[in-house]
Amino acid sequence: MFQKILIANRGEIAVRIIRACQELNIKTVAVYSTADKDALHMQLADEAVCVGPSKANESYLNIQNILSAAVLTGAEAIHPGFGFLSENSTFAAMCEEVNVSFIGPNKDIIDQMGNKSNARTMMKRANVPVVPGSDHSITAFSEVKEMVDEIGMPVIIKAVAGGGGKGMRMVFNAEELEAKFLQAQSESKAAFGDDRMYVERIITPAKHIEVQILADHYGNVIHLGERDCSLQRNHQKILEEAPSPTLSEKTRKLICESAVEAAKMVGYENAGTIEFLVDADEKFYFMEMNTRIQVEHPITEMITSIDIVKEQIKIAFGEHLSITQDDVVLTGHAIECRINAENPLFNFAPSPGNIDFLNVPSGGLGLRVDTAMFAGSTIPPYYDAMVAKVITHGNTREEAISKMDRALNEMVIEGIQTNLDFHIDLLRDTNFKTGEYTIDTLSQVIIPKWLKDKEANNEVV
Ligand code: MV4
Repeated sequence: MFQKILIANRGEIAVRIIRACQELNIKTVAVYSTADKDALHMQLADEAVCVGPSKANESYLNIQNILSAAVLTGAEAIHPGFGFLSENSTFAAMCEEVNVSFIGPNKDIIDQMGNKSNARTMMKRANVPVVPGSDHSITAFSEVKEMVDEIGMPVIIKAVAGGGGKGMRMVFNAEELEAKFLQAQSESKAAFGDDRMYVERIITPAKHIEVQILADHYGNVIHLGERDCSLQRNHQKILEEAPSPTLSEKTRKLICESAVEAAKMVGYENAGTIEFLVDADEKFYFMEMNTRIQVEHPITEMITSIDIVKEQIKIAFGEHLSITQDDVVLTGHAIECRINAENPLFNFAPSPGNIDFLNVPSGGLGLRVDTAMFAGSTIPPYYDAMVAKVITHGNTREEAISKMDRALNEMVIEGIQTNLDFHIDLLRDTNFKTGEYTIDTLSQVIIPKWLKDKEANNEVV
């Protein structure tokens, strides 16, 4: 096994990865920015190297400094976590060039899945259903018009280099097609330096269902079931659950088997996630493939008892998968609430600052809290606002929800604003309780209703 791994990340995911390394008897190297000089991840690691100033561009995204830190400390592998350099194929290639294993798929797979139009083509080849739309990238508006005449309105214009909503526009009537296309294209050009676009029919209403995959270097691919990640606001997931509360057993089997086929077709390696849109008739369509560990991986760990980060490390070292598909048993139901440093009563504005008092709910069967917060710690303004993930597991969905309600009511975070109270109210919302929510429900139904209630109480800032 690796003797030493560098973790190229911060916050709760860096802590999560350090814990996996410690359990595998692997030494750890943390990297940190000056803003994180007292952060938990750097204190928990065996060694820590400062890789630059507060701004992520100069520290957590500083490839030269991070690779230097790995070489100088003798780390044999780098775990990139999520965000930052996790889906940067240049970084993955440079790691291998300095003889450091990148814990994730190789450069080519990252590139192939990072090109969203190419990913569509490859999925089609694997017989995975894709949304009707363009088969190649488009840079000229004339081609968009042709495409729309073929598939019909409404359509969604997406960036080939995109993902997660950037450079994306929904178009509901023909008059706004050109303007929306040009907006999406210039946004993509600015964000990714890439003006290639593609077009799909809009699937609505729909759920966002994603399947967790594990693949070793020898062609063995298994799935760990699905997650329902439909509750999102501005493409930020708020609450996720596994399994999906509404998916039929028949569709579950089909979608999970499709994901395995997809991973096999692209020669996938390591942990990955295949995202689907699922419509009201449970027809499902490939959306994107994520080539990294995801924020919401713990709910899958809770229902499978498989440590996905440990599996990532073992796969990267060249071990065979120790489990077969038949060994994967999905038990009970898990929910994750993302606790953010933000003020829901002030348009969810970020709320960085010092943690003056903290009570993390730590006890009870089926409860897990992943966080890098401690009393006296600081939430810097430079990075993501997510400060904790509260995860519960029960025999049934109802049990997982009541455990979550109990846990969130025990949790106290003073010094910053958080969305804790919003989460407690969300658990009692009827749209959540029935499980019948879609990707539009949070922003179009739940939040407006919640704000109306708060306004009635004069609580909105
Ligand atoms: C879609 C779609 C509807 N139809 N594609 C959002 C970000 C990127 N991953 C793709 N996205 C979408 N693609 C078709 N053909 C709706 C979305 C979408 C969405 C998807 C999942 C979760 C939340 C969302 C919010 C808005 C739009």
